[in-house]
Amino acid sequence: MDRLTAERKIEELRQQIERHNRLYHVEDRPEITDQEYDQLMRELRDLEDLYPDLVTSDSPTQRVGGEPLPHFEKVEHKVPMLSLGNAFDEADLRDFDRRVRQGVGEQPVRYVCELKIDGLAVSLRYENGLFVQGATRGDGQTGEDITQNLKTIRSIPLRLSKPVTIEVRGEAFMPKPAFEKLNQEREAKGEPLFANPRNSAAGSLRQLDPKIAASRSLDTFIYGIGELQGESVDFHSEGLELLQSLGFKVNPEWRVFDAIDELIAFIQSWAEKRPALPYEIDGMVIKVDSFAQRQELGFTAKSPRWAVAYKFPAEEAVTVLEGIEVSVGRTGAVTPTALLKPVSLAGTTVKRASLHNEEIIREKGLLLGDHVVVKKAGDIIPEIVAVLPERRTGEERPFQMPTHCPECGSDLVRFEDEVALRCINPDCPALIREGMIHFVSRLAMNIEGLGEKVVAQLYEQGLITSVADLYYLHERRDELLNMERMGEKSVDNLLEAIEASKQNSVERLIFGLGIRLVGAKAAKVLAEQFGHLDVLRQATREQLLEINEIGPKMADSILTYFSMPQVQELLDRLRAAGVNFSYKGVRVEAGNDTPLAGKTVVLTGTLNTLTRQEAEEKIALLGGKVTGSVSKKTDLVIAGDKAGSKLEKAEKLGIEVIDEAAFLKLLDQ
Ligand code: 3B8
Repeated sequence: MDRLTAERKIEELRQQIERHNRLYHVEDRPEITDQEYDQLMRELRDLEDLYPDLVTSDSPTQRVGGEPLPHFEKVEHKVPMLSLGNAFDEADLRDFDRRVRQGVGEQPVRYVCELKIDGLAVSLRYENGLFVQGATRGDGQTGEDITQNLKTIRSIPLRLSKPVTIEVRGEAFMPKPAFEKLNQEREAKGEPLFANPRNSAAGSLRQLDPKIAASRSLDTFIYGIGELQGESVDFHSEGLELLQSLGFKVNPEWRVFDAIDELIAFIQSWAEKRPALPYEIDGMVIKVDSFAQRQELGFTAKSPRWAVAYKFPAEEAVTVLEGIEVSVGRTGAVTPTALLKPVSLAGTTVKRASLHNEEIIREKGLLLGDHVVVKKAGDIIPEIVAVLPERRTGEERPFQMPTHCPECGSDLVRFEDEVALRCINPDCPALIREGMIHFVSRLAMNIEGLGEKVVAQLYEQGLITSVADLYYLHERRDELLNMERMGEKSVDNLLEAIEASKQNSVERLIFGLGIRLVGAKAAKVLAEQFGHLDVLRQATREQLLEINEIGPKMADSILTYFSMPQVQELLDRLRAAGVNFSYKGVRVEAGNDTPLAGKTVVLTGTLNTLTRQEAEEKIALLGGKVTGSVSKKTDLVIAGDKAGSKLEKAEKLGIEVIDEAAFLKLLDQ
């Protein structure tokens, strides 16, 4: 084929492919099969291979391109990306309507009402119809360039139907079925689960390697125009139609209203229909339709006065309590877990709910077979919030907590002023197994590929009886290979991850040992103060109590722990295997010229780019101290998404508040 013919054929293929892409991913009415689509892609790829100089950035072959980035570049938003004020009930909505009508001199107002997609706000820039840049909202002024990741989303057009220069805003999200599938896969691999579709979408788009985003079935709905050159629109409703005609995926459920009453009824109807949607919504957005009126209304410091977000109350579902499972944790505490008839709730299928302890079962009068109301509180495991006795049939039976440990059979005991029953047999297989699971977990030694199931399996096969055995597993490679689901590659990866964990800074080891009352935060403090496990191991009660964060109970627990001969033996074996015993971070005495030196910091809300643990670590590295509640002593509040009462309190007390983006900037210093 000569070059000119190839060039024409390439252009024709690209148009065909983008059209089918749109039909499939935007309009949901495919005309060809996946095989036919793949065939077109193959033809295009072959031609582009022959004429590499004809490859352009908007070619469908370029959706998943590129190497992992070293970091994300910053993007200044020409038009700030603001967030919305909230309304929680009908009264808030009526207030909003009143303020709007007052603001426009009592003129009639039309509203557009849209579903509020629970994803990640993104901005997409097109120049002469070509997608050139995609960014996160960030702090509204500056976001991060995530073009590579956004390109992998099939509902984002690489080329628009008209060569306009436009910047649009929308929500990137993970549909509920894709989210469920992803978590199932992660569970099978022993990887931490995402709490909800929103976190998994954010987590996917935050990856520096675009291959990860490409594997994650993300989708978009576009709901607004930031900047538009050449054309003009006078109404938001017109804007939504323009967006659709340009090739964007616009959520079809928006409607125009002349009166607030009908709008409220519309919102109520969606509160009921919400669970049936294949994607998560956390509310509805109400916007003034006329841009002239929007201009009159203007903005507050953070949000437009012409729009508001109505937030639905946390989703609840009714299901049946089919059983109660009793398990023993690493501290010996016996916890009952509700086994539920699977029910769909806020994007996941719920099968279990935490019951915390038997008190709750009695308090709520729970019977096996009861209908119960479950609710999610931001966690993976939901809670039972109520029992529905009116739905009893007489078949329900009471539940009896066991009197003996379900794993080792020894008598369970209840300590004074404790609610939980405990197994106190130090040789109980549950305690040993759970202790090892804790040791390898993410906040402790963080050994990748060593999930709960593998630890349990290694323990059952007798390959490990204490955590020190992990570091001698390489001597038993053949036995590992004989285990189920353990191939050559996974064994090598596992041994490598175990080897790598030897280099961890010692706070991970201290936390991983599972000393009673010593959490990740206390472990960090101990590591900072003592610098080395051998120093900590010999610390006196007085030395421990000198530390602010260590109270008498924790000090005694630490002393008891290190006085046990089997602990001394364990530590000696870990050391002999080459496990690091020293603290690799910045010691507290190290100086007071760090940005947060001596400051008391409170973290609230959800952070998108760091786990809470990571954020706490970073704050400590900057010399700051993290506390749980806001008071006059607080110097700084870091507010993530959905920050609630702590943020309010900080504002009331006039304490400095920074958002996640500003925090990240601080870390960069
Ligand atoms: C102005 C308008 C923020 C938003 C907006 O589905 C503004 O419109 C915004 F400052 O965040 N999550 C939507 C959604 C979000 C926003 C919006 N419209 N449909 C959403």
